[in-house]
Amino acid sequence: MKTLLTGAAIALLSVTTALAAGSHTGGHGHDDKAAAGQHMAIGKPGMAADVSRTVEVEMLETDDGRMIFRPDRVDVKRGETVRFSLVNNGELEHEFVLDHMAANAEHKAMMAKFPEMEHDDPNAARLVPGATGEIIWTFTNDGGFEFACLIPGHYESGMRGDLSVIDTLATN
Ligand SMILES: [Cu+2]
Repeated sequence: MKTLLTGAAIALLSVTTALAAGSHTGGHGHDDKAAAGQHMAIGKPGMAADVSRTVEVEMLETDDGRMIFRPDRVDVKRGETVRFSLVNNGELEHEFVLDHMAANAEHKAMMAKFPEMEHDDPNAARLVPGATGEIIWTFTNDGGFEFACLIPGHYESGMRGDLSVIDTLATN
């Protein structure tokens, strides 16, 4: 008995998509300067001599399992140089990273991939339990920014705060 193998016709579906269908209009420009740690949208490292105000920020865990900054909202004026006096009153290590939200989100994704990564950025401080630290920062642009702990899981547990820079010339 013979088995006949007949050639099967193979239909190749070529899916053509309308690639020319249009791109985003009014796309956002990238803030390439942020990586440098200077000329960031949020401002630049400040000098102690220029400090006009000290803001104390506490890091801690709560009994109901959240991780927080206290206060979780800070308002500053454009042009102001602020000393952030940080204290970790929690039982875990925490960090304070000052940036715009997109940069913090990117940084957080990076830390999720490389949890051991250490950084020595002027806009960030990492504190072991009981430790204190400070960041002196000059806010050169008005807008909505953020301070956040980007250690994996902490942001999701509530460890972020709003930092609003107000242009006093525009509001007065
Ligand atoms: Cu934390």
